[in-house]
Amino acid sequence: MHYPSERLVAINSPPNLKHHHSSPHQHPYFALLSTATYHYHSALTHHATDKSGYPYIMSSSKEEGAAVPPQAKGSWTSFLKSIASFNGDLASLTAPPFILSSTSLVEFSSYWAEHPSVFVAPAAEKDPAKRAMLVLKWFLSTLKQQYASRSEKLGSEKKPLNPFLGELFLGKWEDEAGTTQLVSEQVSHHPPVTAYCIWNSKHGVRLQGYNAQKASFSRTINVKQIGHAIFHIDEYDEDYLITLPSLHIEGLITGSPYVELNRSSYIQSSTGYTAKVDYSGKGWVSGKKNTFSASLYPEGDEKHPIYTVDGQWTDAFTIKDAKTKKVIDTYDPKITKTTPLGIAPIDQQDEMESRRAWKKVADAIAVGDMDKTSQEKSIIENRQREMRKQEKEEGKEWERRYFARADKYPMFEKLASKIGEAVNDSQTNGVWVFDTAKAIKDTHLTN
Ligand code: 1KG
Repeated sequence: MHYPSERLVAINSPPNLKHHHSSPHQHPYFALLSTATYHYHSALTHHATDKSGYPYIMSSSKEEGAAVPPQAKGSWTSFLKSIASFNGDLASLTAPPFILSSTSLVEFSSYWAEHPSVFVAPAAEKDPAKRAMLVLKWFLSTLKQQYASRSEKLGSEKKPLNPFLGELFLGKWEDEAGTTQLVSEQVSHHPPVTAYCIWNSKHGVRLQGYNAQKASFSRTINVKQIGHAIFHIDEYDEDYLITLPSLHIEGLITGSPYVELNRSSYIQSSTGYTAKVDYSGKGWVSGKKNTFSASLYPEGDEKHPIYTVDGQWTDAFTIKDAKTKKVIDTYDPKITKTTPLGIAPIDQQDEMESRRAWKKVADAIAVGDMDKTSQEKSIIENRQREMRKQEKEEGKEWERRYFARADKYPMFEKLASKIGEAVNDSQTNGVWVFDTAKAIKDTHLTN
C-alpha cells in the first residue's frame, strides 16, 4: 500500500473507526486510513481487541504489530515532533512501543548473503565481464532483504536495538552452495559501527565490510551510510569495492514507515569494470516504489555500458546486453528463496552474542511491557558503562574479537579513487578489517 504521505497532515484526529470496514469510499482520508488498517486487521484478527472493538496491537517479536494502533496516534504525533528536532543520533530517540524491534542492528549484516548460491555464483564464471555482472546481480538481490524485509514482514520499518560494544552475531547458511559463514561484531559504540565478514570456503568467496550511519531530519529522516564492503574471489584473486546507498524514510506521517534508497551507489572491480546503480524512487509518478536502473561499463567509460539492469529492488529485475538489448539474465525474489541462517541455541551462545544478551529486553518488547524493557535495557547499559570505566582506569581499550583497525588499505584506496569514494575513517572510528589470525584461534567459529 502506497501513501502520498505529505498530504496526510490530519492524522491525529481520526473519526471513530467503528464502521470503517464497510465502505472505504466515503471520506478520502478515511478511505486511506481504513484501507491501511484493513491491511493489519486481517493480519491481526487473532489479537486481543480494546474497548473500541478494534484489535489492540501488542508489538511482539514474532508478530510485531504493524502500523500505528489508533489509540497510539497521540504518541505517534509526539514522536514525529521529537524526530523533527533530533540531533542526528537515531539511537537517542525514544520511539513508541509499536515501532520498537527486538532485533539488534548487529544482525543486519546477515542481509548480505541470504541467497548463498547467488553470493558464490561469480566464482564459477570464467569471463571477467560476466563475473562483474554476477557480482552486481548478487548486490541487487540483497537490497530487498537489507532495506524492505522489516516493512514487508512486519507492516512497517522498525527501530532496531542499539548494539553494545563487542556484541556478536554468529551463524551459518547450509544449502546447495555448501557452508556460508557469518561473523558480525559491533566494533564501536560511539559512533555505532558494525563490522562483518561472510565467507564460503568451497567456492572461495568472501565479503567483508563495516558501516555506520549519519542521520538528519528534513521533511523526513535521512540516513547517510558511512563505510563500505569488499567482495573477494580467491580463484581469480580479484576484489570488488561496494559503496553503500543513502536512504530516507517514507510513510512516517502515515505511521507506516518504510525505506526508500537515494541517488546512486557503485561497485568498482580490480579487473577494470565499474557498476553504477541509480535509485530513482521516482516510483511516486509511475506508482512503483523502489525502482532502480543500473549499468556495468569499462571503468571510466560510462557511455559504453556492457550490461544494463532495470526493475525494482523489492521485486524482479532483468539484465540485458547493452548493445543487443537481449535479456541475458533475470532475478525474481519470488522464485529465488532465501536460505534460513543457522544460529546456535541461546543456551549455547557466548554472553556477547546478540540474542542471548538481549533476551530479556526482547521478551519484554514482545509483550509490550515498556517498563520491563527499559529496566532490562538499563542493566545492559549500566554494565557497559562499568566496563568502559574499568578499561579507562586500567588505561586499556576493549579488545575486539574478530576485527582489527587497518592502518593501510591499498586495495580500498586503489578502487575507491576510481569512483570518488572517501575513506571517512574518522566517522567510523577507523577502517576495520577481518582478523583471520584471531578468527582461526577462536573456538566459537570452528565448530
Ligand atoms: C532507526 C532507523 C533504522 C535504520 C536507518 C538503521 C540503519 C539500517 C541499515 C542502514 C544498517 C546497515 C544495513 O546493511 C542496511 C540498513 C538497513 C535499514 C536501516 C534502518 C532503517 C530503520 O529506520 C529507522 C528510523 C525510522 C522509523 C522506523 C522510526 O523512527 C525511529 O525509530 C527514529 C529513531
